[in-house]
Amino acid sequence: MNHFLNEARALLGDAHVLTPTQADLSAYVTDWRGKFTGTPLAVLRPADTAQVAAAVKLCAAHGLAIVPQGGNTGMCGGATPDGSGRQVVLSLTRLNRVRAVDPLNNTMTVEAGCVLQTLQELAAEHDRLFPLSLGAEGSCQIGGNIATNAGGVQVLRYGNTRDLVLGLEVVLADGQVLNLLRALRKDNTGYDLKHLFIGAEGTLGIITAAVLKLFPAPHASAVAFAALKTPQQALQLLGLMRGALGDRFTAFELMSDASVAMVRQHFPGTPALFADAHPWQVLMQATDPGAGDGAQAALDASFQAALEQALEQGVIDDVVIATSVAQAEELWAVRENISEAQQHDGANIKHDIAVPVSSVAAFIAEVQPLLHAAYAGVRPIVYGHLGDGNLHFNVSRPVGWSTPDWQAETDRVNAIVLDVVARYQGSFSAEHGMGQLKNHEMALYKTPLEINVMRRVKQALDPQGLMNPGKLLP
Ligand code: FAD
Ligand code: 2HG
Ligand code: ZN
Repeated sequence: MNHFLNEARALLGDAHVLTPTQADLSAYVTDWRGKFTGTPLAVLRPADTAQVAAAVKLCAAHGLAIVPQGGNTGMCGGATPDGSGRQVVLSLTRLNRVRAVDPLNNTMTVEAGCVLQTLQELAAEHDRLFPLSLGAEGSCQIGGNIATNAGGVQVLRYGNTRDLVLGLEVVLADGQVLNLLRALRKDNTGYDLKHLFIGAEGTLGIITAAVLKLFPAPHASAVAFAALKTPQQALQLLGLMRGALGDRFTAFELMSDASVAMVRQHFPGTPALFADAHPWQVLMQATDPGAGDGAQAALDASFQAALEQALEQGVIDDVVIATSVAQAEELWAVRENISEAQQHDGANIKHDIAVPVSSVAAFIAEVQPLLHAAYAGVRPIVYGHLGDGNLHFNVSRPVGWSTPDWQAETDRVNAIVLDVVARYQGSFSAEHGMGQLKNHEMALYKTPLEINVMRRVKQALDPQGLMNPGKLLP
């Protein structure tokens, strides 16, 4: 292995080849949830596409597997190496250049290591919106977002990451650079290869750059938090708000009272929004690109009229409408902090599921009693992107249980939740991907033929099996 390390150092410079004996690798070897830890042979930190390509060729020549890593915020251990000491973590962090911004074409061409939030800010500087938005946006990277086809809180209006990518640059498993960096809205010239790499979690190639779509910047915005009795009422509210606001309606997030309570427990500054307790709450947002007071007033008027109608019809019991940007941020923080709050509470058994939007209420009504019957005192923390039919049905340990005892129940809890998902023809991983956490579920919930076709794609693009092995496929 000394050969490999010496060649890697010659290629990337000593400072960018980190080994466990010489450097603190803790930031690279454990996932955000602390569920997986590995021991890599080395962490490589190439500076550009040419260095990524050369590093991949070098790994292939030595038969070493590569684990691509972006911001390391993934939920399924996809960016964590195994314990063999023979895998190489390839960090994309230094590929953080903006190659072009074309406001007229509404595109930007950026490298994989750009942090999502910096891209949102870049778009805003050009009076544009890059709509991908999620709680980890201050540290996740666009390459990781594309590799996981991340969802987030604006999918209702703008789609998943897949819908925001026009072109890609990918280093293939043999080190060749596949240039698909076209900034075109129309291009029917054969198989659309970029989509193979989007959501592939680094198992087919390494994304080094992308052409991303931009949208008109929202100049007017309205945010509200509503209290209601049931998820069914939340669905009614969704229909009502969409009917009133159309495409201006951009986010609709559901959360149970227990989810909000957990945030208030672990983030003590969180405001109490309602005088009374309400079993379910919803955060919503509408935006409009129109500038000036007129656009804001018109948006406010439609937003408030729709909420008043919801109150009159008994769809919602109470509502807080943000009156300032600061208050809107405060309302968003309640929602965005749920994941971290639950992390502080101890390990939970996560289910990132999707069912048809119209079935979400029935799904919750079916699963909750099954869990309570199986585990007295169990604490389901249910929240998520209701507008997309995507729930985070994360089950915290029953009162009085230890974390290890609860983790030992994972397969049984998964079966309770995911068998119901399957009956609704739903997804057992809506936005977080498979990584090394969910890949064995594929064998349970996908047909052998679907898995077989995936394997054929994998074999065609990575015949040596060196691209993130042990991830995604069962
Ligand atoms: P990493 O974790 O580094 O990697 C993720 C996967 O992509 C791994 O398999 C890795 O090998 C691969 N990969 C990374 N970079 C590349 C590359 N350049 N080329 C090829 N493969 C690559 N996710 C959502 O979908 N919606 C949410 O709302 C959401 N909210 C979150 C909130 C919090 C607080 C946290 C911690 C996470 C959240 N996530 C969410 C999960 C996570 O942020 C996303 O999956 C994100 O897209 C991962 O980006 P990353 O750069 O951290 O990727
Ligand atoms: C969110 O929507 C993220 O907050 C994280 O997707 C969900 O922690 C989770 O399960
Ligand atoms: Zn989510």
